Amino acid sequence: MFPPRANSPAPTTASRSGFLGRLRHSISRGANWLGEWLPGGKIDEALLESLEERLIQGDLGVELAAEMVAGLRKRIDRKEVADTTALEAALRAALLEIIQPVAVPLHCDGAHRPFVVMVVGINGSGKTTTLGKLAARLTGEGRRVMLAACDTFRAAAVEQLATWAGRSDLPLVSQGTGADPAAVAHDALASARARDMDVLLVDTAGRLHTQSHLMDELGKVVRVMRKLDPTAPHEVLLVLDASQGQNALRQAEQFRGAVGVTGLALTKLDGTAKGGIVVAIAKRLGIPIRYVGIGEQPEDFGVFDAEAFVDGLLGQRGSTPP
Ligand SMILES: Nc1nc2c(ncn2[C@@H]2O[C@H](COP(=O)(O)OP(=O)(O)O)[C@@H](O)[C@H]2O)c(=O)[nH]1
Ligand SMILES: [Mg+2]
Repeated sequence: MFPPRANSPAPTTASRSGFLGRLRHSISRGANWLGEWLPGGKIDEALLESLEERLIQGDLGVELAAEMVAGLRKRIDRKEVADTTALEAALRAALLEIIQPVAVPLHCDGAHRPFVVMVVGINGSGKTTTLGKLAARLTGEGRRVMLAACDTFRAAAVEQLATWAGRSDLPLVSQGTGADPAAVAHDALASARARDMDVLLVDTAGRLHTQSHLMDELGKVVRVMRKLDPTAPHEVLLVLDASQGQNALRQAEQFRGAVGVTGLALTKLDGTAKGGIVVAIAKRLGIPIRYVGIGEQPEDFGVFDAEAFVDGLLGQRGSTPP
């Protein structure tokens, strides 16, 4: 990562632990995955069955829930796991084994100037909000950030982005409603280069007349940017609304197939009691999870932290919600 230019403060330890605390709290609002287990309790068939049910309810998906419980069962049979305390530890380890490898932060490589992040996803998933939060974060780290309003489909989309640009006092490249998004992207990249920006964040539409029309349009935005920089975009960040459960998984598969997603941002984890979808996405797709959103404000946003996430899912003992 290139060194920050300005002398702006990095997030303090306190604010970071504040975010992780709130992340844990948001996720643990769902049904407790461990049920009413007492530490050191006996493991029997009923307990395993109710665990599997809870995992399914938590949106892990039927297949993955069965697979996890089968894995635990094997360890119980081999006498490696003897009571509920050990079972909890084994479950925690199994979840971490899936999500730790995808907890990979976005690395804005300074070799690319600007580093281009294209934000994609369906309508209402939180693209523009995520882009605004990311802009605020990068600006706070001292990066020079420009925004490109390539959602020209909806009239309010540019205004919404302009509000975020205004908050962080950032340059925004836009054209009128109905303009060609690829033309906006081209202008923005040329301008970001001319102004020596570190990062260009490209907002895109989430709904067009048809899904294939949308994918074609995104493809065209990519091709046009590549005329200026064959390596762009350097990140295709797919924004998924985690409260959409298994639907989010299907969206991820679609976008990955059509535009080649390189990272995920999971939003609305404050609004779902079913964080298990994150584990299912990690297991099925293995795409790096860059950021999570737990609200609408800039501070409701942070890097994906696997341990905090699992603590939230399992209902960390002794944790005090803020
Ligand atoms: N509660 C909550 N709301 C969010 C989050 N991210 C976005 N939103 C809200 O979701 C709605 C759609 O977001 P928007 O960024 O416009 O989605 P877009 O259509 O993908 O650009 C807005 O009302 C946002 O304020 C989040 O992490 N938590
Ligand atoms: Mg939008």
